[in-house]
Amino acid sequence: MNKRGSILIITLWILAILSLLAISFAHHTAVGIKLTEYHISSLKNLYICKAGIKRVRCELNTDKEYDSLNDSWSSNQEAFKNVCVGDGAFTVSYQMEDDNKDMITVYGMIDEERKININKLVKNGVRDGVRLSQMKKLFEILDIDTVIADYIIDWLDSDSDSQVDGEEDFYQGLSDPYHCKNDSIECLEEMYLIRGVTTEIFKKLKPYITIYGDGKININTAGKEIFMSLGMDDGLAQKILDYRSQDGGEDDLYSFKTLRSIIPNLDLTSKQKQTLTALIPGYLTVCSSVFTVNVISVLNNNKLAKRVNVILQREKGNIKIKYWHES
Ligand SMILES: [Ca+2]
Ligand SMILES: [Ca+2]
Repeated sequence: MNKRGSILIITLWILAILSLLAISFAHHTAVGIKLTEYHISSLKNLYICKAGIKRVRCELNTDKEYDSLNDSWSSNQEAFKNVCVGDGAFTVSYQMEDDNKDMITVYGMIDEERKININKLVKNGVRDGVRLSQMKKLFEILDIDTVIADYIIDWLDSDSDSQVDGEEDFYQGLSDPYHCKNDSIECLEEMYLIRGVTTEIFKKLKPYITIYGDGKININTAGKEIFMSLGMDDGLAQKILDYRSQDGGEDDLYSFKTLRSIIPNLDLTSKQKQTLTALIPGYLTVCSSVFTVNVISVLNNNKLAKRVNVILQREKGNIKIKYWHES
């Protein structure tokens, strides 16, 4: 091969190597651009969700002395449905069953005082008999084996003895053993660790139980199952729901504004009056302080969305974040 031929081959090799380098560089740049776009969209979504939470705080701060399903935090399409912010929009909503058992979307938040606080089943490390029987009543209504309420008590109470059958022994006997907690539940999903709690049972229970609040049920927001679990008969629970469902106009006439206003406003039998008189001091309230907020943001230009779940606690005008989860 002559000298000119060798130079040609070397030049071709150099060109080939440079082309490969250029292709590889272009590929890396394209991946880099895509990643940057993703991070920018993700950040925009986060701030749109944060705008949604600002709106939520605003609605909670302008609220009245009592809390009911007629409040602006509870159901408010104008404030919470597809609200445009910057390059996207947020929605604050949740799904629930209506009276006909159909799933509906509500644009607002859930107050935790419409549910039973399972941590209150135990007081100072010892079972609370009255609250345990209320919990068992709820289990009966939901068609769940009531022995699971005893297993929940054992998970929470400070002793290691069980009224049903062994507690620590059971957890130590598992193929992957762990200790019985003997303390409060810090996250509702922790219930999966409790004996007998299956996915099916957890899903059934979830709308009715909480780990927040002082253990009192808000008579303006709770549903029939909860009222009946407190010991009310079907008729009394229905009277409360019927009273609440009347159109009270701007003055919200048919929400209970104080505990004292409950009995005089209902047409009760003497037994129903007796039941309410016993429940009012320790088990009922007209105020809510803890709220579950589900915010979703969607950008205008693509399908990338973000969901933020937050638990907010309102205390004397201050709103604190108790839980924050992004997905
Ligand atoms: Ca026990
Ligand atoms: Ca225990």
